[in-house]
Formats: sequence, C-alpha cells, structure tokens
Amino acid sequence: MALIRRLVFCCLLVFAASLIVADALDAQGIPAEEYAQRRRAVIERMDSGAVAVYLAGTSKKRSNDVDFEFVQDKNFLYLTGYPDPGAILFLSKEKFPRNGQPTHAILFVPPTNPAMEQWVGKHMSGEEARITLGFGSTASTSEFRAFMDSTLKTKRLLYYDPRISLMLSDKVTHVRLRTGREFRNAVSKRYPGLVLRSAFRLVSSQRARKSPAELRLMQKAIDATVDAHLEAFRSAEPGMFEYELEAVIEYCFRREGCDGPAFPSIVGSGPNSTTLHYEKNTRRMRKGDMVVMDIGAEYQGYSADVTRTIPVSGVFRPEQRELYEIVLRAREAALAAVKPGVRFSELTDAAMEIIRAAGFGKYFNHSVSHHLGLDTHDPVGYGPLEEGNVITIEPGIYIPEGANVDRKYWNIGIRIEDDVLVTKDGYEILSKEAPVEIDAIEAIMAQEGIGNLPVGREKETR
Ligand SMILES: [Mn+2]
Repeated sequence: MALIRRLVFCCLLVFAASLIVADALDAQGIPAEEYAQRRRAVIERMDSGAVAVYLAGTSKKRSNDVDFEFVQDKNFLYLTGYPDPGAILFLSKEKFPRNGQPTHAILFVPPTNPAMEQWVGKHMSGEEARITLGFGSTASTSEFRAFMDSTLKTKRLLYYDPRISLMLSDKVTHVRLRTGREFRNAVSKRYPGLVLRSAFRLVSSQRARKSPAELRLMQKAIDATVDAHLEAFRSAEPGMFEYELEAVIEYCFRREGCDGPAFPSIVGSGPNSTTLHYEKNTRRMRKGDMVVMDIGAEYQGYSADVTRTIPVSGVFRPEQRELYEIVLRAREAALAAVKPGVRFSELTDAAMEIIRAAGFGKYFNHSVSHHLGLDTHDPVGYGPLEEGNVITIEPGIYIPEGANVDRKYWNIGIRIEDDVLVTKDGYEILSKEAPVEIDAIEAIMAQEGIGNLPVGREKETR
C-alpha cells in the first residue's frame, strides 16, 4: 500500500513537472533543447583551451530613478533564453567538473534579494533556468569573480563581451576598471599570456540561419505588423496627426501579444516622408501628403520590419502613382534576385538599376536589404545569402523640397519594405499579407479603422 501511495505520488510529481515544462515551453517559444544546442554550436567553434563569457543586458536610466523597460541583450537571449538582467553565461571548450558532474556551461544568476523583489518582482532562479532553459549547472553571480580568477589562470584564450569591464567595475568583482583598455591591461597583468577575443563573432553566423521555432516567432511579429498596417490604412485621413497613426499601430502590436515596437515607429508624412528615420511623428497630415510607415513589432525578442507608403487622402495623385510604381518595380527586381549565394550588393544593384533608368537614381540612397532577427538590423555578417536567412527588401525614392526635378515631385518619399525568407532556390515573402498594389491599398483605405472611433470623453460629445 505504501509503495502504491509512493508510486502515485511520484506520478503526480512527474505530471506537475511536465506541466511546468509545457507551460515554460509555451511561454518561451524556443524549446530548452534548442538553447542547449545553440550553446553546443558556439562551443564547437571555440579554439581548444578557450572559455567564453556572455553578459545579460543591464537596465538603462530613463529619468531620475526610473529605468527604461528592460530589454535583454540579444546574444545573451539567443544563447540562454534568460529574461532578466545581471546574469552571466560561462562556456568552456573542455568539460570541467562541477558538483561532481562534468559540464561545458554554467549560468550565473544574481542572488535573490527580498528587499528588491518587493519592488521589481522575482527574477528567474537557477532552478527554473535548469528546468526551462536546458542548463545542467547554475551558480550565483556572487561566486563569479572567484570562479573566473581560478579558471583564467589555467586558460589560454578568453572570448569576452566588451561590457565585462563594466561588470568587473562594480557589483560582481568589486574591481574598479572603467575602459576596455584598462580591463585588457589588468587582465594581461594578472593572467600573463591569456589571449582576448570578442565573443560575438562566435554567435553571429549561427544567428543568421533561422530555425523553425525562430521563424514561428518572427511570423507572429510580422503578422501583428501587417495587421497594424491594415488598421493604419483604414484609419488615415487628412487632418489627423502622425502620432494618431502611431497609436493605432502600436495598439495593434500589444493587442496581438507582442512586446511592443522593436524600434521607434516611423510615421512620416509630406516632407517628413523624405527623412529616412524620422520618428518624431508630430506633424498634422494634409490632403495630398504621402505617408511612409516603417514599423515593426517585437515578439519574444524577435523583430519585424515592414514599410508601406500611402496617400493620406486615400487616393494616389498621378505623380505619386508614377513614383510609387517605380519603387514597386524596383521591389520586384530585388526580390527576383533573392536566392542562396547572392550578395547583398547584387540586391541593391537590381533595385537601383530600375530606379536609375527611371531617372531617380540620385534619390535612392540606402542599401536595399539587411538581416532581420532578434535585432532589427541583425549583426550577423553580410556574406552571400544562405537558406534560412531572413532579410528585408526595401527600395525607396525620397525627393526633398528644392530637389532638381519637376516640383510636382517635391516632398514625396516612398519606401516599400518586406520581410523575406531565403529558401533553397528562391524566397518567400513573410509580409505578403500587407498589400503593395495601388488598387488594393485604395480599397482598404476606403474602409473605417479603429483610429476613426471616438475615445473617452469624445464618445459623449460626438
Ligand atoms: Mn529595414
């Protein structure tokens, strides 16, 4: 009987644990095994006798004693999935004993601090990290300094995050070091012969190829961004302020469960449409303006980046139509060039050829593509395209007032940007649900949007 009771109890425990794991998987999106696999791939790329250190992000001051909302460092997020600040990832090429278990990796997690928890809540504990993030071994960051000191004495190569000098200067090691150079000098004095290299390059080529789990998260961010565009198309009308469209857009991001915008939303109308990264969004839009909306939701750390350009009145004027159709053809040309082995410069050349032939080459002055992923401009190296890359295709024409062209073109900026998966022999447009054709845009703009509804006290007076 006692045995049966124990068996039932054990089954219940296993069931409860599986619920926790299932819940965590659901919340994380990336399975624990994939995080472990990413770390193994980095370790494979390390030289023998090497160790690597990656740091979590730190909070950034917004005003007096208020910080910006915390955003995890993207390399750290990629390798750990750990959501909170202050943690440290340690990797070793060779296995080393840790509590009797040989391991390649330790996640150092800040110690619990009940006084702090009352203000900011609990951070993820070492135990949770072991269950949900695939770590065999975790420790407290209070042990990190002593651990590193004894480890580095026996190692010949350290891949490091340049921010480690900040880390060493305050809470973790209590060594006062301010600059990267001071850090490197102090390290070579204490550990003669130890070679220092950046830890970032070990991750970047890997981050360039998106896994199926990553593509699912990116599609979610892109879908919310597409919906935001549709709702902005419907809502736009002369007399509205740019920030009203921004509000519609960012409402859609949050409504669909995204973290928020991955970068400041660009809603540039009239003259502002010719400024590439205009983000004040304070102008009142007028009949006859074009509006560039370059926006992207972030979902579980992954960014979308989709641009559409619309006439605020809902109907393209002839000269707007003319320029828009050139950009549309440049988009087709760049897309047609997308496949493995192609260089980024070839994509830009394909778009430029069309725009130049139309006589507006001078007014397209950026490259047509970048990698997209955890970072909006994913820092993953710009070699030839590979299957599994996600890139943007974003040709544009921007004609400022006073430009040496017929003045009917002045103050017209147009950019069309899509998020594109590189496949085995071509591409797939992940943002294809956001229309680019003039007829389709005008038809959607004729509808009502959530930006046209009265809110709050307006409801009583309208
Ligand atoms: Mn972009």
